[in-house]
Amino acid sequence: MKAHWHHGLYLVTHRGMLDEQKFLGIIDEAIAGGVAIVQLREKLVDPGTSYKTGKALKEMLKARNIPLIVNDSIELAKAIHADGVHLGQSDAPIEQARRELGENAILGLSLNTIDDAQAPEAHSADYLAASPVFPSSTKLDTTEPLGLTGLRTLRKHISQEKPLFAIGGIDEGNAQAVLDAGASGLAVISAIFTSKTPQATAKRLSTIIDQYHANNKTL
Ligand code: TZP
Ligand code: MG
Repeated sequence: MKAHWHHGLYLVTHRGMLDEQKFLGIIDEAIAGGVAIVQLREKLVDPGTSYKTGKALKEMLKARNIPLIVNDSIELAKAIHADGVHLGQSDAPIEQARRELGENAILGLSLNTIDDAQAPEAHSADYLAASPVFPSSTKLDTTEPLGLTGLRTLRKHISQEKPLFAIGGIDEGNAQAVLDAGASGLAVISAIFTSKTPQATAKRLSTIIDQYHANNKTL
């Protein structure tokens, strides 16, 4: 059975030099391995290509019953009928996304500091992302990594029911520790996109998450 996205493996995309077919192929494999939710994050791609790829991705995910979240752009999320949007601290406010995308949209917010967790925005978001937990080789312009200690503190400032994903440098080696520190799910780019076997990697990561929740009876 597939894990609910709240406490599952969250794949953030990084297209890089990949053509669309290869790009979608990796995502498809990762879903077969257990990815529960996907975020289209295409920082360097032109809007026309993002739209085209976004439409194709949405179609693929719809057939597999996996929600699609768009990074940053409420407009693109609307245009490709995505399921929600992920916003950072300096992006549009959550309230605006709610107004434009509706009650059922899945709205995510990145938290970079403990203060971010206490802001009203954090209450209105459907899920939160502790960002970054470790240094990331994919996103270089991050704020200071929270580390496991920061993640643990952050969790204490967030209601227990609120899904909290950890992002930044998450891999099979640190996944268990990150869950123990309070993340309910794990968000990854390079663990999947640099894997030679995305399906097997996704399977191992999602099994670590499932086991964690089964053992801690958090589901
Ligand atoms: N936000 C904070 S770190 C990060 C994003 C998008 C990149 C995560 O990539 P990786 O390769 O899993 O560290
Ligand atoms: Mg952003």
